[in-house]
Amino acid sequence: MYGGGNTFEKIKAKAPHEEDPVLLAEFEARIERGEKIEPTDWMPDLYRRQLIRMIEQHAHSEIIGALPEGTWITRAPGFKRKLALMAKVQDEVGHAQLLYSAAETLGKPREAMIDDLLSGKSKYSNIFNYPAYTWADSAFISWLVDAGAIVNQVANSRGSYGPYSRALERICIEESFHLKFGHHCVIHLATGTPAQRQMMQEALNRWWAPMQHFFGPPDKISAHTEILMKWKVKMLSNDDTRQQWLDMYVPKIWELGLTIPDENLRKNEETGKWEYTEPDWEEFKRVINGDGPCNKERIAVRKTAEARGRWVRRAILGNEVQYVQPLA
Ligand code: FAQ
Repeated sequence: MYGGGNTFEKIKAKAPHEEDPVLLAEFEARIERGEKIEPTDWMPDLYRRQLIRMIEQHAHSEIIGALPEGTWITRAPGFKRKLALMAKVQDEVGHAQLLYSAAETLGKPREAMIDDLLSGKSKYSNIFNYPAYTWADSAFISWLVDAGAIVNQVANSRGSYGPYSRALERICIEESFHLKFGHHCVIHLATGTPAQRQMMQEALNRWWAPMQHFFGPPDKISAHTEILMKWKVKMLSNDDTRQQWLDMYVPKIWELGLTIPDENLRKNEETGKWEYTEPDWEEFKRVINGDGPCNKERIAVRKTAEARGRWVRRAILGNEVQYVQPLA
């Protein structure tokens, strides 16, 4: 691990401060030229803190994101779908490992990240706090949530921080398979019996608003977009990512004859932008701050997994195991 605990203690202890203007100008010039910033390069404290926040939240989202679909592995219709879903869920957990490693290069130890997830200090994607009641919910996640993740991650794989952008390239390749699997499952349901079609429509109704939240709050109230875009960590704003997803997937949903539960949704041909009903941003705030339908259940599952895996970490690392989380 690069950096290690001491580096993180220093970052935590330091208040944000004025950076050396010469170093800052050189750093920004490198970013402007499209160069990658690597872990041993000089970087402003705020760049480091923002990257840790974002990559860590992303890693947590992958690991928690495995849970709603994970509950469908044993119930997926047919052996082949069980195998495919199991492989997909394993991939998501693998993505978390890649992302935790990328965040560790900035100096925050993995144990501290897991601790912050389990204590509720660190956020993860809103969408995984909703229940997957039916097989159609699982299909929605594999197709449309993965599609949203791909739009975000393909853009950010061209970003400025080397370890993150390289991890994203690899992740996007795997996510493309997930998307194909999800699309296949959705087509099957949408063109199946009336009951299957109804099940798919109900899943779309349930997931539409959380999916609009997934891309983050509107640009005009987004706290971090400006600085992240200036330093090329975020390559698309929240609104632009949402628009790109709507552009790519609304026509495909309509092609299947499904009804999108927003009667105001339409593309304004003059502006080229989609117009839609704003989802309830108060609900979004509640969910990302711990008060969604499944937040408690998701964290409880992770706490149990951490406690049950402790003996493995102890067997491998001996007395170096720093992180001990009691069972809830
Ligand atoms: N959920 O100022 P902004 C996946 C928070 S991976 C929860 O706009 P920013 C794979 C934000 O953290 C999905 N919180 O923030 C998969 C901030 O709070 P803070 C995850 C959210 O960073 C598929 C506050 O609101 N992807 O799905 C969300 O500029 C299927 C203000 O927001 C990533 O993490 C949200 N949706 O933009 C797995 C990609 N949106 O920290 C299994 C990397 C915002 O100040 C199955 N991350 N917040 O307390 C990003 O691109 C960005 O962080 C955004 C948010 C776009 C998510």
